Amino acid sequence: MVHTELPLILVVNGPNLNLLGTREPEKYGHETLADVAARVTRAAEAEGVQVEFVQSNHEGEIVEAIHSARGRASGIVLNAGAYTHTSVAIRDAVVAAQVLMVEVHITNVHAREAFRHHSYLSDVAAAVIAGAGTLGYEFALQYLARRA
Ligand code: CA2
Repeated sequence: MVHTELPLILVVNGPNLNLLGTREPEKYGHETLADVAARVTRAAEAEGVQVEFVQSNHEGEIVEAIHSARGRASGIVLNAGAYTHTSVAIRDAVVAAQVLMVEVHITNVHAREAFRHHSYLSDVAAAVIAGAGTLGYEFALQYLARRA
């Protein structure tokens, strides 16, 4: 029997998202990042893809995680947190990786402070999901799985 590997989707979370479910539940909800990972893993199984999760509070580690997707993953779900609004380095890593990326935000960044309205990532993203809560991660995974 021939075993072919399932396509891989990388889910990358940036700074402070390790605090999910522990503070500001009115903004970010009650689920922890581990809860989200468990739900996304079930969605991945249903879609016939594998999923790998990375969370880092350090810009360079996020850059390296994105590099690691090149030639290995068929998509990246990226919530770069506040680096979305500041990081040319993360944007350049996405372009260099040559992997389809979906930008996810738990909150509707456009309904928040003006400094959150600009993203260095949106114009290099295949799709952008903001304001759907943590369901956004599942939607992004489904989209990438169906394009894989
Ligand atoms: O809405 C999003 O997903 C954001 O990417 C979240 C970032 C914020 O800087 C972006 O503008 C929008 C902040 C992540 C902070 O995560 C926390 C989660 C729980 C408690 C405290 C912070």
